[in-house]
Amino acid sequence: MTVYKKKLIVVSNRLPFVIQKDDLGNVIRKHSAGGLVTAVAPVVVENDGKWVGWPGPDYDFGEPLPESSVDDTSPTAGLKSSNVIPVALEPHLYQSYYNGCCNETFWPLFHSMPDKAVFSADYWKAYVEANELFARNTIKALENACDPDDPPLVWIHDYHLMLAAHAIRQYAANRQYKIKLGFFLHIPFPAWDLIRLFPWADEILQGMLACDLVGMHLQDYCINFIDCCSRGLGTRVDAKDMIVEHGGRYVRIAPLPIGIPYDRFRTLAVSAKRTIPEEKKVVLGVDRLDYTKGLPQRLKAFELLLAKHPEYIEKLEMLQIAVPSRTDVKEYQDLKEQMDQLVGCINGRFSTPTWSPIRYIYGTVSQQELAAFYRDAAVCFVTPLRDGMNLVAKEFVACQINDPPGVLIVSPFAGAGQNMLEALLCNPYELNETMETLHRALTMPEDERTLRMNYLRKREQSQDVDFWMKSFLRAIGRLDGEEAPV
Ligand code: ADQ
Repeated sequence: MTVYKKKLIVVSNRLPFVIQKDDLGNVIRKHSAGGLVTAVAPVVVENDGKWVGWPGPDYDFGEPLPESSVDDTSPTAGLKSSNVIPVALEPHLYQSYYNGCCNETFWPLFHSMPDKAVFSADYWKAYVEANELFARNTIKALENACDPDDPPLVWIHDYHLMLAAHAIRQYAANRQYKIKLGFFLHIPFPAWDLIRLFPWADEILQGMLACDLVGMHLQDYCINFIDCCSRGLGTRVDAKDMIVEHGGRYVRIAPLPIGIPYDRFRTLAVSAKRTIPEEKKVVLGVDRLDYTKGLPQRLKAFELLLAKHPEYIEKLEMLQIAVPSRTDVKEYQDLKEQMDQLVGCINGRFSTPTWSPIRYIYGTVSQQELAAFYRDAAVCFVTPLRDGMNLVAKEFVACQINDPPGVLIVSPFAGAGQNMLEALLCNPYELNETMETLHRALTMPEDERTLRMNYLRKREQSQDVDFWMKSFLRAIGRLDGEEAPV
């Protein structure tokens, strides 16, 4: 584990756990299993750092936060409640800030789907207000943590909080606190032509530039951001060294692609019980049910495969696991309906008395089950129309312990498609190409599968989530024993 001795304050939309009530009415922590929590929480625990975030709708402000239990094995075990700063957001504010500005505006816009984006002054007002609240709570966390010789690092996450750094820097300057501010964007940063559609784009750019380091998954996203700063704000930029000058400070922009807890997934794959029978060939899809993930296109490509290659009838199955997501937003409700219809149509068209082509699970599965599906699938079919990185592609690779292994297909419009070079690439906008790539994956010789998978596994193992965390700390000059490169 990274041994990080400086003060660390993580700020994210959600806390690393959700506060809920159990059947007896006791307040409990329900843990989130995401890569961010797995990587960052143990470091926060170890260095007695703090986490600022929204605790979920069930938490009554004023009541004490629960401590972790003795038998807690989650990454947040040992995170003291005194080190957790819950941010109170009234339901109507949360609705306009989170469902509104974050999910109806920034999510589609940043995924290059401006037709789906809603531009609303009310949403924006709520976003500003919510960011202000996160900033104020972060300042609370900073009190007593500001040693002028060893300034704490405030690490802000994602598109929910693009303004927070600006407010935190102002507060800190007023109180003469010295701090380091880092930001990581988990989704793509789009081109200037898209960003300029957002009426308050300048404020977003300035908000992010209040940081010392802005990290993104890909060089392409960094280049877009730097271009936006230059064209939108007229700031001086050094595109080669990826530095933006702003307010008399130099802000470093860095591609820092996220990794996964590789060893955790590999270990799960070793112990997980088989759920796909050995004789079955399965094409696997695992996603949040989101219109950026290209799910209808994926089903249609599978349908085309069955139509063009009847040899797969009764021999192949597609298992699509889709986690319900943002169910309050209309676009997501429409997608759910579209998926239900498509699955019904394709199954109706091709099913035989003993076989159905698509098994569709609309729900969450445990990581143990997920690891078994990843391990035993013949192909993992990752076809987003746009995706910051895509962790599913990496988790699949970590679980490929069978000999011979399966095949990974990735869209080039996912960050993973740009650095998982030995995967098969296919453009999900073109149905025939997607179908042909799937056919190629299913008929790939064993030695080619092994060769490609060995390279993929090596890279994901060495560039895992801990590597990502260290790279971020190194880039901001906060990795113990190392100096900042800038
Ligand atoms: P997401 O859009 O949520 O993340 P992704 O990177 O694929 O997308 O991560 C999804 C996570 O959810 C994976 O860890 C996966 O195991 C889990 N998951 C998916 N379906 C599941 C199911 N049915 N049951 C249980 N777990 C399931 C955002 C960006 C991405 C970026 C990540 C990290 O949109 O582009 O890769 O952040 O930066």
